[in-house]
Amino acid sequence: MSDSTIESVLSEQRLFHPSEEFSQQAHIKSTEEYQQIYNRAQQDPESFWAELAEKELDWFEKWNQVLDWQPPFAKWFVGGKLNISYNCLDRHLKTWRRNKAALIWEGEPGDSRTYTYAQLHREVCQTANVLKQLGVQKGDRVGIYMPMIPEAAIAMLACARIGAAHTVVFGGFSAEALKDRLNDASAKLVITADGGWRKDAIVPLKDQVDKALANQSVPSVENVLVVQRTEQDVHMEAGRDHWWHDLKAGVSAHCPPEPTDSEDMLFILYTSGTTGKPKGVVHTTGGYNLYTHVTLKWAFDIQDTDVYWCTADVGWITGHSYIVYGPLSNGATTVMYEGAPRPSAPGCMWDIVEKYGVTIFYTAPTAIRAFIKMGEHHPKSRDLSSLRILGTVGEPINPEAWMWYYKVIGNSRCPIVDTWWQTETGGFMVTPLPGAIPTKPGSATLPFPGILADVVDLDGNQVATNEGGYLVVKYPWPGMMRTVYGDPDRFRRTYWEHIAPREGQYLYFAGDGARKDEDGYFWVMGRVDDVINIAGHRLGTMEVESALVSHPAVAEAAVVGRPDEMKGEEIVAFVTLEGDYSAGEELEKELKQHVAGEIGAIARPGAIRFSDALPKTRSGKIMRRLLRNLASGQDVSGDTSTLEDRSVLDKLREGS
Ligand code: 7RM
Repeated sequence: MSDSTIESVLSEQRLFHPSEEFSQQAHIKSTEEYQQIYNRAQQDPESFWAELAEKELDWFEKWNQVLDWQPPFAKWFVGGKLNISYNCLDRHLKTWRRNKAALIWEGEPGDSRTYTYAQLHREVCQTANVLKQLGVQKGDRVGIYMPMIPEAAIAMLACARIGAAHTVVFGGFSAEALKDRLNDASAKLVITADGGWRKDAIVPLKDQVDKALANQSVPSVENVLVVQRTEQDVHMEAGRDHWWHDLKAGVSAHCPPEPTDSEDMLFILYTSGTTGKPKGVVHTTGGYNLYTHVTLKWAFDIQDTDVYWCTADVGWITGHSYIVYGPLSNGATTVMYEGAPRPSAPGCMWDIVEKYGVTIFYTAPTAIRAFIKMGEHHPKSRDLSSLRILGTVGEPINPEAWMWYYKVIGNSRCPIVDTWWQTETGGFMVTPLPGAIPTKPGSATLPFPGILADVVDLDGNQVATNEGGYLVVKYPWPGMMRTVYGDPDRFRRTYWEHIAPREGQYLYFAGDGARKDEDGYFWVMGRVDDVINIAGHRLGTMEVESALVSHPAVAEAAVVGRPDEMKGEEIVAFVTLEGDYSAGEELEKELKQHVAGEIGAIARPGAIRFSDALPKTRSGKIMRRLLRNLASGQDVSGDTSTLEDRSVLDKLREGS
């Protein structure tokens, strides 16, 4: 955050109350009701979650233990059997929702499709049968590398139906990144499309899959299932590649849901951390189903009349939890959009709100800042009166953007639900319940019932009101990640050992800094580790550094984030070159392109700074704090006593 943002956040005193009318119809109607539920859950989290699990989900077999907590490993609803695709589909078919719109999809070139619950169920069952035909079995992993089309959600649900775990890789990731993830998960099958539409152009997804799989570089993959979307020519490898529509033709729509165990793996989703290799975050079935269901129901106050639209991509956790599983488990209507705002369609989001009468709109601060830049005449010239709740996620929202969202999009009548959570948490952790908790611009407000969140110092002691510290969670919750795929020790090291574990108390360390104000409201300040948040997407500095040094010109690289008005942060890379190469615009371009090719376009550095050497401590550690300050144009004259060679810094400063 910039200094001016931090200042305005610190001085933010405004409080926004929901209207009485809104509160009366909401699931949770008042601060008192929230407090009561929160206190009850705090006193006895297990019975709180067990009651909800009983009430909100269908189980084939009941659990015999609510929580088995062997820190830091948790099991929820032990021995219980259920199927999340059953909870998202089949159970609604027995009600009037059978013919309710489950999924409304708007394609980038303007085509659209709507699936009722009955239709979606049919598609999922057929696809599940296709997966079986291709030899996919319970416990196998399936890679999904897709554009934002209904088949992405159908593929996920089909995997869940047969008890195979999916690992969705964001369609913006490179072939290289895809290969690494498929290998880490030993995926047996990849589901993709010929291409996807992105900002009026085709993203060649199948070509990327071909590159990722070339030369047997992912030996576990046996088959590739390809959805036809953009209809350009693609290579189809005989014996390996199959068209989705060919295999689905004439396939039975009868496919009983596999009775999966509560703790059977539902999916792996890779996310960036502080070391080079992305972590495979593992989520399991029962706890995740319950947690995404209940958090969405209460925080977005889901009602049967809602048309709910989350603008995330299914390749991120937000898409998993709050486009697919949470909304469908609730029997809601979920909107999916293949496109994004772009110069040729600056009002496209508001057209969709108007076209479908969207009532709940959930997006990211970076998108809100882009809307602001495009001008208010776009939303103002559409009818947005259907909206009743607005949500935000991905990074701290600056109060200016919050106010614009509230006034211009919400017409000063829609509560803003600022949801703080992570890939690792599965669902919302700190969030307003819109009928119950008054909001403050820039604050995610209060923890969800059952979530014992706090702000502490490195010893685990609570810090004073309004003092900065580390955001932690003090008790397991059903939606928490279970482990890092294939690396339980990394799970322990990354999340459970930063704050000194003490007798009987394990704290989950989120990697974010925060403070709590006098009302107990949380103000998340951003990452305290080497993770950069670019337009709401996480990237590890090490990942980008590894990509840079894989280029022959680069000897050493250090990557930091600097504040960016639109994207929140942008990447600045400091590099030293191998002897034969010389710095210049040409090489700068080439290196940016190289990083985009290695990881994906979101990782493209905003600037590359060439240097003869990097500032290091006497023990040889790169001084990132210094580089961060340099990159954002701040004063770096103080506290450089540990610097090994001062002249390095002086030169870098001259160059800036
Ligand atoms: C859902 C998601 C997680 C990181 C997290 C924070 C930041 C997310 C907010 C936020 C302030 C928010 N998963 N973050 N939401 N910061 N206010 N409402 O984004 O795994 O991709 O990222 O994002 O730093 O640790 S994620």
